[in-house]
Amino acid sequence: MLSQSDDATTTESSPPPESAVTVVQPPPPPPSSSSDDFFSSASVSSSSLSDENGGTQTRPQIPIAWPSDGVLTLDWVTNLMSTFDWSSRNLRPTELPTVLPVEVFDALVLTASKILHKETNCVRIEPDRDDGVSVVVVGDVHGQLHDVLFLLKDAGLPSENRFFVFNGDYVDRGAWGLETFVLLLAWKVFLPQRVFLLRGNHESKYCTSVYGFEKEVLAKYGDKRDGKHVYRKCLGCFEGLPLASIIAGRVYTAHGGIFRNIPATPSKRPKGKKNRKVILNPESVPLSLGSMEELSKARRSVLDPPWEGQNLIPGDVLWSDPSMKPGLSPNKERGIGLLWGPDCTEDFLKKFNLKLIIRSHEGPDAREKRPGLGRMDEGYTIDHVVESGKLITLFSAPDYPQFQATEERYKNKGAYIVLESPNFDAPAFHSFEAIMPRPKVNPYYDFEDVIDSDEELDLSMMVEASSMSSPSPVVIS
Ligand SMILES: [Mn+2]
Repeated sequence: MLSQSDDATTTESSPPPESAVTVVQPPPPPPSSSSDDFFSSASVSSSSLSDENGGTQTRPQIPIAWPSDGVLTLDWVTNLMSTFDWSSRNLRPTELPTVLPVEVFDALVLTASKILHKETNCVRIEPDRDDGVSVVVVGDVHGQLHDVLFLLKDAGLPSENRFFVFNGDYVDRGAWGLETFVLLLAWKVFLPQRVFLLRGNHESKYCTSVYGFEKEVLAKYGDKRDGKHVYRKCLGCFEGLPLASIIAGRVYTAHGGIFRNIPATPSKRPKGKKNRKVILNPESVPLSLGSMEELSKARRSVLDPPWEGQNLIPGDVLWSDPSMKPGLSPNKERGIGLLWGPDCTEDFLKKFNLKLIIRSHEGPDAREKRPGLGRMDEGYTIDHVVESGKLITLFSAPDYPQFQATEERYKNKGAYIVLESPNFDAPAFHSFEAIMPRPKVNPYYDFEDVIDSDEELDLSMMVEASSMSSPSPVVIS
């Protein structure tokens, strides 16, 4: 297993730096040092991934087996990717258990969950500042497996010198949320110090019960024991996902964005009423920015981040949106989280000595209804440019959403960001088109009835999410 300390320093010849435009250079010829073996075998394996003409053709060996020593290898992970590519094109969704048996899923999720639950709420990523070290940041992917496979090939696979930070929203809307999430977990297990998976608002019980992921899992593993078990294990894993990252001390990333200060609870309590909860009316307290200490202390292992009470930071980090209007205010459109203006971006960057905020959470559908903010045609927007730096929205699901009621589609590109050593604070944007045609598959939610993003979050539904049996017309990007 690779360790954090030995990267880059032993590299004899680093790969050429990638240009800041969307041109991607072929991998360098196979060099000979140990860390470069990693690169060359990665490039060989990735060549067997889907091509433009419809993906991997040869039948892989199935079912996938958990390694006898329990240690994942690069071959195992790249094989998982090409096998999912193949099965998504050649098998029915109900046949997924013949590819990924429940026992293998269990072993992977258990291993990943253990790693994830140990991570701090805001993971500090400190890449070596040597030449050739980069951090790839990825926005929402929403179950669009083939686009994720393309992104990994286009950006280059995770490696000693190539970190990845995923900003959440792995599942829902798209038809391959389970395969997408599982393969990202495999990368996490293989390279725990190089691949970071943050939580999105869709990694929750509420969202997955409305936007397709729960039904997807039950369709693939059956609505009896196995399907329910797989879905429950995924929810448990979602609870472990960290909320945010800070890259090289300069870049803050999170799915939604920034978060509020939680005023201290009054320490005096009436005698004899120890268990009485002190309820603060959020309306009565002016909103202000929270501190990193508060972020680190938030209780993130909740199935659904609460929108009231004391534990509001997870909901803020996962659900908030920027605005062009100054100030910090409740996000009334969403019913949870905050709206924050350019002044708050400046305060946040300055307070924590940062240069960039990279958040995700808003696709082309959401942006259609946000006058003053950019459209998502290229997969990213620069929302605030302030004295201390910038706020960027990054969205990595091209041609989103996968299922739409009308012929007229957004035809948006997806994008990822590359941050290069030594400072990691100058974002290079890489936009890419969707992999087409997608395999034909039925959606797992009632997309025709679903209203577009930014509708008010139905809080009563969030409470009842567990008992829901049919999708309901509420949509949050
Ligand atoms: Mn989102």
